[in-house]
Amino acid sequence: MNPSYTPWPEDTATEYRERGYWAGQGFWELLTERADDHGERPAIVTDAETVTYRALTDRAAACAAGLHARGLRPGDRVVVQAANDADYPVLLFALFRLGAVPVCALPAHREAEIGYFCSHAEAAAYIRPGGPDHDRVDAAVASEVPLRLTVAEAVALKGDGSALPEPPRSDALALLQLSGGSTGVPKLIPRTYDDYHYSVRIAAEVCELGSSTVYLCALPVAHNFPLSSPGLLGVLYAGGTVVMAPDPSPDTAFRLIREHDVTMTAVVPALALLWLKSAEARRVELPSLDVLQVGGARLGAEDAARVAPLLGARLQQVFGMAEGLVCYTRFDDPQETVFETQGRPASDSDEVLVVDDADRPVPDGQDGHLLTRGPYTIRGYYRADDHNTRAFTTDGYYRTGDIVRRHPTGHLTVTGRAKDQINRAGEKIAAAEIEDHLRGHPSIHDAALVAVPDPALGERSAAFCVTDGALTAKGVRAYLRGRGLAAYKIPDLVRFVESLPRTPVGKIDKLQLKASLES
Ligand code: OOB
Repeated sequence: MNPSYTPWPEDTATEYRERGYWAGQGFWELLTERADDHGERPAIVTDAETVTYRALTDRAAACAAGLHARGLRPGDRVVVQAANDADYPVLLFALFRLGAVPVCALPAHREAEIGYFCSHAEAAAYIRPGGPDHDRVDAAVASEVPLRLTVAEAVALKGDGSALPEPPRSDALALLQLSGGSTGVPKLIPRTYDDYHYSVRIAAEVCELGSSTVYLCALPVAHNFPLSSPGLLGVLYAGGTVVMAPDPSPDTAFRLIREHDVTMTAVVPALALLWLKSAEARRVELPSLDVLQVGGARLGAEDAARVAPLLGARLQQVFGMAEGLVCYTRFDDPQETVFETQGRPASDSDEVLVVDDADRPVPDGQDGHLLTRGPYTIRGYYRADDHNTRAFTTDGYYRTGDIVRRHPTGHLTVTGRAKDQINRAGEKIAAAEIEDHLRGHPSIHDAALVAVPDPALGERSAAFCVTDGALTAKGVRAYLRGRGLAAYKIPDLVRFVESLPRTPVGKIDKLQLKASLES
């Protein structure tokens, strides 16, 4: 047993292996196989360079040897923060080669998040972009993280390849993804090679990827959606090409789509709306673009219907979570299904339950809590025993916190959320995390963070604060920034109130707070 993650029950694991879901392959072997088959094909394209499968493999191997020479060992956790460029896959595959475990931080994270990841995962290294913002983060974790490098320094390392240990076994921990969370501290999601590799393979199959697929990576690549659904890893599995977008603006994205004949890309709804607006204004032609995946937050049916006419691409809705389950609409689904649902599970082996508050199944067509388990859904968060008893049922189902309605075809429509989270343009904010920070202010006695509907972002955040002093909204925001929180977590609105309304059982009445903003 590998103690670094909650294992699947023995008989379930055996079944997953026997059925071939868990193929026994790691990502390093996957990449070298592709390099042997078609080493000269382009794997990664950026504005600066084209990296072939062979070059990617060679660079990653050299980097792995270099990191090993600097003391990094299999199983070591490495907090990685990187921009969307060719260095990210080099570093990722170097860590896979070595068997070190990347913690998939996002570029927006700052001292508060990175400090927590480093300490909770007892990270052996922090690898991050250059520049003053990340220099500051680096300085903040200096005393507890032995090895700290910029991405450029890390990928330039060289070492003695023959000193490298064997690549890790497929039942080892591949990476730690981040949970959107609903609690005071973010949770880390332990994904194994076996399970992540399966999620990538099944995604590539559902999305009909092939060696002619050219995928634009517009979202931050470390996120589960552009990394594995099917994303970077799925496209490399299929032998295609990944074009890295330095930013997701319509200008950059449309230029890259045209320059590189991109066939597929993935965006969150807020970005989709921006692209649609720009396409409409400029009558842009993107003849190569075949598929636009939209996921990470709910896409309205009316907006869904605008994708094909304005971008000339087929829409695929994607409803997934870094914990595992990913649902996709299929290319042969009726139009109404593509517009009105968020897809159905990628694999027939995904088990889905829709239940009421007492965990009793509800009939199709009725709203309920989504619970799920399967060959690529975790059985527990990393080092979070106490929380795991609440986040998982006793028979191993993950409580997603999403409210869904299931259709007879198995498609799900996401109708709401039971978890206390704000989904701001696809970026998840755990209310409790921000409330804890707010309560840390000497003049803030109580605080509540709620989601407010927003036409562009889907939702934005509003903080209600009970204070004794002469605080201003600007002051509260500056205080939170000073705590080293990622910018997307800083409340969009700050309101001061005498007291927070309570429900009959004494919980903060967030519905009433939301309503107070509408009036
Ligand atoms: C993706 O992953 P996470 O871990 O950032 O967030 C998961 C949560 C879901 O539980 C759900 O609340 C929300 O994000 N969500 C959606 C959605 N896709 C995700 N809510 C409504 N409609 C959708 N289409 O966001 C993620 C991971 C893999 C693929 C795609 C998205």
